[in-house]
Amino acid sequence: MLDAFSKAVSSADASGNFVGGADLEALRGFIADGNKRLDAVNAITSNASCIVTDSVAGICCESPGLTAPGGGVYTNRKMAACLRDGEIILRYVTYAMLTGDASVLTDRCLNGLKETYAALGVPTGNAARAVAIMKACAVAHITASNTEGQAGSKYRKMSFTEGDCSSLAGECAGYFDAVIAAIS
Ligand SMILES: CCC1=C(C)/C(=C/C2=NC(=C\c3[nH]c(/C=C4\NC(=O)[C@H](C)[C@H]4CC)c(C)c3CCC(=O)O)/C(CCC(=O)O)=C2C)NC1=O
Repeated sequence: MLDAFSKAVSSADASGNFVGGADLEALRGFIADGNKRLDAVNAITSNASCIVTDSVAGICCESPGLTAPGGGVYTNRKMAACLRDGEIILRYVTYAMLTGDASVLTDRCLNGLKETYAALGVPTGNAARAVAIMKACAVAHITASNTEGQAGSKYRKMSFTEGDCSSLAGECAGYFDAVIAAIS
Protein backbone atom coordinates (compact mmCIF):
# COMPACT_ATOMS: atom_id res chain seq x y z
CA MET A 1 0.00 0.00 0.00
CA LEU A 2 1.36 3.37 -1.06
CA ASP A 3 0.38 6.97 -0.44
CA ALA A 4 1.24 10.15 -2.30
CA PHE A 5 4.51 10.47 -0.34
CA SER A 6 5.74 6.88 -0.42
CA LYS A 7 4.87 6.67 -4.12
CA ALA A 8 7.10 9.67 -4.85
CA VAL A 9 9.91 8.13 -2.77
CA SER A 10 9.71 4.69 -4.32
CA SER A 11 9.62 6.03 -7.87
CA ALA A 12 12.58 8.35 -7.16
CA ASP A 13 14.48 5.49 -5.47
CA ALA A 14 13.82 3.17 -8.42
CA SER A 15 15.58 5.62 -10.71
CA GLY A 16 18.24 6.66 -8.15
CA ASN A 17 17.03 10.25 -8.06
CA PHE A 18 16.31 12.80 -5.38
CA VAL A 19 12.62 13.67 -5.01
CA GLY A 20 12.33 16.96 -6.80
CA GLY A 21 10.80 18.94 -9.62
CA ALA A 22 7.30 17.89 -10.62
CA ASP A 23 7.08 15.22 -7.88
CA LEU A 24 7.82 17.75 -5.16
CA GLU A 25 5.39 20.20 -6.74
CA ALA A 26 2.66 17.54 -6.73
CA LEU A 27 3.29 16.83 -3.04
CA ARG A 28 3.16 20.55 -2.31
CA GLY A 29 -0.32 20.58 -3.86
CA PHE A 30 -1.29 17.46 -1.89
CA ILE A 31 -0.37 19.23 1.37
CA ALA A 32 -1.97 22.54 0.38
CA ASP A 33 -5.26 20.78 -0.33
CA GLY A 34 -5.04 18.61 2.78
CA ASN A 35 -7.97 20.14 4.64
CA LYS A 36 -10.13 20.01 1.53
CA ARG A 37 -9.21 16.37 1.11
CA LEU A 38 -10.19 15.59 4.71
CA ASP A 39 -13.50 17.43 4.22
CA ALA A 40 -14.11 15.40 1.06
CA VAL A 41 -13.47 12.15 2.90
CA ASN A 42 -15.68 13.30 5.77
CA ALA A 43 -18.47 14.21 3.34
CA ILE A 44 -18.45 10.63 2.05
CA THR A 45 -17.97 8.76 5.33
CA SER A 46 -20.66 10.79 7.13
CA ASN A 47 -23.14 9.74 4.46
CA ALA A 48 -21.77 6.26 3.78
CA SER A 49 -24.79 4.17 4.73
CA CYS A 50 -27.05 6.47 2.74
CA ILE A 51 -24.77 6.30 -0.32
CA VAL A 52 -24.60 2.49 -0.15
CA THR A 53 -28.30 1.82 0.42
CA ASP A 54 -29.28 4.36 -2.24
CA SER A 55 -27.11 2.62 -4.82
CA VAL A 56 -28.46 -0.85 -4.03
CA ALA A 57 -32.05 0.44 -3.94
CA GLY A 58 -31.31 2.06 -7.30
CA ILE A 59 -30.24 -1.16 -9.02
CA CYS A 60 -33.22 -3.00 -7.50
CA CYS A 61 -35.62 -0.39 -8.94
CA GLU A 62 -33.93 -0.44 -12.32
CA SER A 63 -33.65 -4.23 -12.50
CA PRO A 64 -36.62 -5.83 -10.69
CA GLY A 65 -35.26 -9.28 -11.55
CA LEU A 66 -32.55 -8.80 -8.92
CA THR A 67 -35.00 -9.34 -6.06
CA ALA A 68 -37.02 -12.06 -7.82
CA PRO A 69 -36.27 -15.76 -7.20
CA GLY A 70 -32.85 -16.54 -8.67
CA GLY A 71 -31.92 -12.84 -8.76
CA GLY A 72 -28.60 -11.41 -7.57
CA VAL A 73 -29.96 -10.18 -4.23
CA TYR A 74 -32.82 -12.67 -3.80
CA THR A 75 -32.78 -13.83 -0.15
CA ASN A 76 -31.75 -11.73 2.81
CA ARG A 77 -28.34 -13.35 2.84
CA LYS A 78 -27.53 -12.13 -0.66
CA MET A 79 -29.01 -8.68 -0.05
CA ALA A 80 -26.85 -8.38 3.07
CA ALA A 81 -23.76 -9.50 1.11
CA CYS A 82 -24.52 -6.94 -1.60
CA LEU A 83 -24.94 -4.06 0.87
CA ARG A 84 -21.75 -5.17 2.63
CA ASP A 85 -19.84 -5.22 -0.69
CA GLY A 86 -21.05 -1.68 -1.43
CA GLU A 87 -19.82 -0.56 1.96
CA ILE A 88 -16.45 -2.31 1.49
CA ILE A 89 -15.94 -0.67 -1.91
CA LEU A 90 -16.92 2.77 -0.64
CA ARG A 91 -14.61 2.34 2.35
CA TYR A 92 -11.64 1.51 0.13
CA VAL A 93 -12.43 4.48 -2.13
CA THR A 94 -12.22 6.72 0.95
CA TYR A 95 -8.86 5.15 1.85
CA ALA A 96 -7.61 5.97 -1.65
CA MET A 97 -8.92 9.53 -1.30
CA LEU A 98 -7.18 9.91 2.04
CA THR A 99 -3.82 8.67 0.78
CA GLY A 100 -4.14 10.22 -2.68
CA ASP A 101 -3.20 6.87 -4.17
CA ALA A 102 -5.22 4.00 -5.64
CA SER A 103 -2.94 1.17 -4.56
CA VAL A 104 -4.80 0.32 -1.34
CA LEU A 105 -8.00 0.03 -3.38
CA THR A 106 -6.52 -2.04 -6.19
CA ASP A 107 -4.40 -4.33 -3.99
CA ARG A 108 -6.77 -5.05 -1.13
CA CYS A 109 -10.24 -4.70 -2.61
CA LEU A 110 -10.26 -5.06 -6.39
CA ASN A 111 -7.62 -7.75 -6.76
CA GLY A 112 -9.54 -10.89 -7.77
CA LEU A 113 -12.97 -9.37 -7.25
CA LYS A 114 -14.09 -9.95 -10.83
CA GLU A 115 -13.12 -13.63 -10.53
CA THR A 116 -14.93 -13.90 -7.18
CA TYR A 117 -18.07 -12.42 -8.69
CA ALA A 118 -17.86 -14.71 -11.71
CA ALA A 119 -17.47 -17.77 -9.46
CA LEU A 120 -20.48 -16.78 -7.33
CA GLY A 121 -22.67 -15.64 -10.19
CA VAL A 122 -22.87 -12.06 -8.90
CA PRO A 123 -24.16 -9.99 -11.85
CA THR A 124 -21.26 -7.62 -12.55
CA GLY A 125 -23.31 -5.31 -14.78
CA ASN A 126 -25.61 -4.55 -11.87
CA ALA A 127 -22.67 -4.30 -9.48
CA ALA A 128 -20.97 -1.80 -11.81
CA ARG A 129 -24.20 0.20 -11.99
CA ALA A 130 -24.38 0.32 -8.17
CA VAL A 131 -20.80 1.62 -8.12
CA ALA A 132 -21.73 4.26 -10.71
CA ILE A 133 -24.60 5.44 -8.47
CA MET A 134 -22.24 5.60 -5.49
CA LYS A 135 -19.87 7.63 -7.64
CA ALA A 136 -22.58 10.16 -8.48
CA CYS A 137 -23.59 10.41 -4.80
CA ALA A 138 -20.00 10.78 -3.55
CA VAL A 139 -19.14 13.43 -6.14
CA ALA A 140 -22.30 15.36 -5.23
CA HIS A 141 -21.32 15.25 -1.57
CA ILE A 142 -17.77 16.40 -2.28
CA THR A 143 -18.89 19.31 -4.42
CA ALA A 144 -21.83 19.95 -2.03
CA SER A 145 -24.06 20.00 -5.09
CA ASN A 146 -26.52 17.35 -3.99
CA THR A 147 -30.00 18.77 -4.23
CA GLU A 148 -31.24 16.50 -1.47
CA GLY A 149 -29.47 18.44 1.24
CA GLN A 150 -32.57 20.47 2.00
CA ALA A 151 -34.67 20.39 5.15
CA GLY A 152 -36.20 16.99 5.81
CA SER A 153 -33.68 15.21 3.64
CA LYS A 154 -31.83 12.14 4.84
CA TYR A 155 -28.52 13.64 3.72
CA ARG A 156 -26.31 15.10 6.36
CA LYS A 157 -25.43 18.65 5.45
CA MET A 158 -21.83 19.34 6.39
CA SER A 159 -20.39 22.61 7.55
CA PHE A 160 -17.29 23.44 5.56
CA THR A 161 -15.30 26.27 4.07
CA GLU A 162 -16.54 27.14 0.58
CA GLY A 163 -14.00 26.33 -2.10
CA ASP A 164 -13.36 24.62 -5.40
CA CYS A 165 -13.35 20.86 -4.90
CA SER A 166 -13.67 19.95 -8.58
CA SER A 167 -10.23 18.41 -8.75
CA LEU A 168 -10.84 16.24 -5.66
CA ALA A 169 -14.24 15.27 -7.06
CA GLY A 170 -12.53 14.26 -10.29
CA GLU A 171 -9.92 12.24 -8.43
CA CYS A 172 -12.68 10.48 -6.46
CA ALA A 173 -14.64 9.76 -9.64
CA GLY A 174 -11.46 8.18 -11.03
CA TYR A 175 -11.29 5.71 -8.12
CA PHE A 176 -14.90 4.66 -8.73
CA ASP A 177 -14.11 4.30 -12.44
CA ALA A 178 -11.23 1.99 -11.49
CA VAL A 179 -13.70 -0.18 -9.54
CA ILE A 180 -16.08 -0.30 -12.51
CA ALA A 181 -13.24 -1.17 -14.90
CA ALA A 182 -11.99 -3.91 -12.55
CA ILE A 183 -15.31 -5.76 -12.37
CA SER A 184 -16.54 -5.14 -15.93
C1 LIG B 1 -11.34 -7.28 0.67
C2 LIG B 1 -12.59 -6.69 0.25
C3 LIG B 1 -13.69 -7.71 -0.02
C4 LIG B 1 -14.57 -7.70 -1.08
C5 LIG B 1 -14.64 -6.70 -2.16
C6 LIG B 1 -15.42 -8.86 -0.93
C7 LIG B 1 -16.43 -9.25 -1.81
C8 LIG B 1 -17.20 -10.45 -1.80
N1 LIG B 1 -18.52 -10.47 -2.13
C9 LIG B 1 -19.01 -11.73 -1.99
C10 LIG B 1 -20.33 -12.18 -2.18
C11 LIG B 1 -21.46 -11.46 -2.70
N2 LIG B 1 -21.51 -10.22 -3.24
C12 LIG B 1 -22.80 -9.91 -3.65
C13 LIG B 1 -23.10 -8.62 -4.27
C14 LIG B 1 -24.09 -8.26 -5.16
N3 LIG B 1 -25.07 -9.05 -5.69
C15 LIG B 1 -25.82 -8.37 -6.58
O1 LIG B 1 -26.70 -8.86 -7.29
C16 LIG B 1 -25.44 -6.95 -6.61
C17 LIG B 1 -25.23 -6.49 -8.02
C18 LIG B 1 -24.19 -6.90 -5.74
C19 LIG B 1 -24.22 -5.74 -4.72
C20 LIG B 1 -24.01 -4.41 -5.36
C21 LIG B 1 -23.61 -11.03 -3.32
C22 LIG B 1 -25.10 -11.17 -3.52
C23 LIG B 1 -22.77 -12.00 -2.73
C24 LIG B 1 -23.17 -13.38 -2.24
C25 LIG B 1 -23.25 -14.31 -3.43
C26 LIG B 1 -23.60 -15.73 -3.02
O2 LIG B 1 -23.06 -16.22 -2.03
O3 LIG B 1 -24.43 -16.31 -3.71
C27 LIG B 1 -17.93 -12.58 -1.56
C28 LIG B 1 -18.03 -14.07 -1.31
C29 LIG B 1 -18.01 -14.39 0.15
C30 LIG B 1 -19.20 -13.84 0.88
O4 LIG B 1 -20.36 -14.09 0.46
O5 LIG B 1 -19.00 -13.13 1.88
C31 LIG B 1 -16.80 -11.79 -1.47
C32 LIG B 1 -15.41 -12.27 -1.10
N4 LIG B 1 -15.06 -9.52 0.20
C33 LIG B 1 -14.00 -8.85 0.78
O6 LIG B 1 -13.43 -9.17 1.84
